[in-house]
Amino acid sequence: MSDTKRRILALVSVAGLVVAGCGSTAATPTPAAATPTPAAATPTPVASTPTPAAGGLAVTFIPKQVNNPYFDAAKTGADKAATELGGTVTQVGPSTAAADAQIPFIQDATTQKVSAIAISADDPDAIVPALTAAKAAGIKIVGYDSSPAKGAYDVFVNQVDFSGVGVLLADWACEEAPNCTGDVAILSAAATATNQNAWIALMTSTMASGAKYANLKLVATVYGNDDPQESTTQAQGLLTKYPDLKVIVAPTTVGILAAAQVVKQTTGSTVKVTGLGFPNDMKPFVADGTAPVFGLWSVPDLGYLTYQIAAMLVKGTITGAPGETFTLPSLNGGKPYTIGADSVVILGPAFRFDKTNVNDFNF
Ligand code: RAM
Repeated sequence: MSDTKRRILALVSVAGLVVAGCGSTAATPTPAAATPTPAAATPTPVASTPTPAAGGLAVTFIPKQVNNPYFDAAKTGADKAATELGGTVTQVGPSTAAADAQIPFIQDATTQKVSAIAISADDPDAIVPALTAAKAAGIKIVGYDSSPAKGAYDVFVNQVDFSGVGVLLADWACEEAPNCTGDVAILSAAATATNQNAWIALMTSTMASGAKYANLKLVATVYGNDDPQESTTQAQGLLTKYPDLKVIVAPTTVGILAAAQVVKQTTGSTVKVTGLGFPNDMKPFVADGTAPVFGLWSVPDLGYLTYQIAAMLVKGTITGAPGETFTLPSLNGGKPYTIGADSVVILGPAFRFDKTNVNDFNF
């Protein structure tokens, strides 16, 4: 398909979305924008949707929500891969992590006939019909970060083995609670998030299984929806409702920052915070003892690996079948990755950050 035809398709489909989703006069597309004539290819805000060269690689990244810095960090890695491969990346998505909010973005990418969609699921099931339609249109589907339901993707790129994260969260809670004893609460992202729910399930089963954790009591799990304000309110609620709380575990970069800020601002609070966070967000809280230990992985590498896998699926170098292997010189120490059960590829182990190393990291 020619460049111009692709631009026109993009214009028509985005214009259609605007009409369907918005009644304001200002947003109504002018007939010129919707008319498929050469004039429509004139750059307009809509035409700024990246379009690949004819036959080129166009990957649309649909994060849980666009206003979460985590996904911008992942996109820097996707951008790097796209530059190496001569493809394009578009990142579009909802502004809240609601279960069905990603559906119109999947449908729009399908209409645009992109090569691949990379998606971090707000809800594993709500997006299945839209992903199935995209697959039927020949678009490759790569889940990353938070998995769509099995069968709805070609490959899911997991940042780290789920059970590994679950054990680490339990261990860090144990490390932060005095004598590994007392009340622990979880501040999560969205209640439907596949990744957080898997980590929480494995954290709680770890806590239930080992004598080491026998004196830790999980008193609550609350959801801040990866919204800074909602996460702040939820963290404040935990401090009020559980006066004996020892640790808040927040397996979300948004939640852990909000929880640390709330604890710090609460005079006299001895609650500790752990979970998954960006070193740059958490450095002050490691320094003042609010969050002595937490973890994460290289988020740009997650985006890079996701894009590379999308490209290999599009080219047909891999199909996503368990047992297939591939090598990317800059990841995994240059050693091959193997596609595992349920077509899952694991980026690598999580990092642990504490006062001995957090200042060595800059992301
Ligand atoms: C938030 C999101 C994301 C998760 C990280 C740790 O940014 O919920 O999905 O992987 O935290």
